[in-house]
Amino acid sequence: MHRARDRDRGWSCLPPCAQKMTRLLLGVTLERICKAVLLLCLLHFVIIMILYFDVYAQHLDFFSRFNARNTSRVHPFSNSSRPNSTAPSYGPAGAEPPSPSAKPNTNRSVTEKPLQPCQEMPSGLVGRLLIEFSSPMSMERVQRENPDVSLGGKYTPPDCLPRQKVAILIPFRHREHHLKYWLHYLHPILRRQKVAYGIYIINQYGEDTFNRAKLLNVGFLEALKDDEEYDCFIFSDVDLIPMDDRNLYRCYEQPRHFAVGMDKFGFRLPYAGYFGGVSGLSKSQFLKINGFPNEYWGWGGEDDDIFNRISLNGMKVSRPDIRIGRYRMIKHERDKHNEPNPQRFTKIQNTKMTMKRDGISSLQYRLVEVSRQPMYTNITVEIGRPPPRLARG
Ligand code: UDH
Ligand code: MN
Repeated sequence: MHRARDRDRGWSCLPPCAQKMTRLLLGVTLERICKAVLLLCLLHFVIIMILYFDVYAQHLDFFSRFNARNTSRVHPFSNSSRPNSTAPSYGPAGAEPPSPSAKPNTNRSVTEKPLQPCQEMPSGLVGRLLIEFSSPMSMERVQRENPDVSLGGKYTPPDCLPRQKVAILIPFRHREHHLKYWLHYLHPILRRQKVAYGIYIINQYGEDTFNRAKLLNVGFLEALKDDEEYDCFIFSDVDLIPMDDRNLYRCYEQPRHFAVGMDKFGFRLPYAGYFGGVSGLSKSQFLKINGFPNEYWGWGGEDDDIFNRISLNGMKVSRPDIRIGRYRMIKHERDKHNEPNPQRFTKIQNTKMTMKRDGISSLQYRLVEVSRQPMYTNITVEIGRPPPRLARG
């Protein structure tokens, strides 16, 4: 009776049937949710894979290197083929004028294609890098993974003409553990950046108070003794690793501060005039400020003095974008014989008076040993000790 009425009203189903329909609808909805979740998982997986390949793309460098080796091009900086003709037009915005060293080679046979200047922003860069210090590191591994770095830690791009020749100077004493990580990360980065470079470890001899800036002055002169064609000098702490290879290790129109955002400072500049960690000056910029001060013994102040020298000589510090200038520092305790220098606050007030007499022009040291290691050149040097008043400090 009811059924007949329902049929008349156009109902297709009775209450038990409606329950069935609800369940069916629920089933369909659940199925759709499952599909959506699956799709999301797939998307997540794809993104992870992209990121993974992005970070490890540096390993693919091996292949480009392999290809580069197979092209029989004359090396622009190899000793056997010093450049001797005029350069094509260089001079990208923000870059130093090229040195005479960045000239194409005309000794090349006619069949060889002339090398083009290296790209301003090389195409092999990978951007953000995964930097960690938990996996063990050995010098053998660094050597194995960087077969085309030549004795003394030197390298020149095989496939283009580098615009500058860069000496990288590292103040050093008893930090072998940090050095392995530095070399492990920096050689591949510099290679991707198409830098012609040499790595110099300026090792302070003896156990007297450490003097970072004086060591770097020594590095400047000794690197030039080794190769007078260096026209750019980058000064790097041994424990600082860039987290992005777009932070290009070269010289700019103004003195450069590279270590803008260090992890220990929360990836920010600790103060506007900070010039510590990693910095770079062209040869002429360095000479214009009479190099670095020699009289900052112990930790601190020398980087502020350098900043003052730059400003007092009418130059301005240039920096990479904060998102690109990020660094990781290998965690460490303060070293022995590098206690904070209590004189530093007074000294940085007097840069204007001291910079003309104290600097590269007044540098004195005794060279103990120069040794060419596969991944770097070691320069051990005796730089003296602080005057008695400071030693008591
Ligand atoms: N350096 C050495 N050996 C030394 C002292 C300094 O190689 O005995 C070099 C090294 O390149 C180092 C740089 O000088 O990266 C600067 O010295 P630092 O690393 O000691 O300076 P930083 O500002 O350290 O990083 C401050 C001391 C941190 C103490 C933290 C305690 N929790
Ligand atoms: Mn440090």
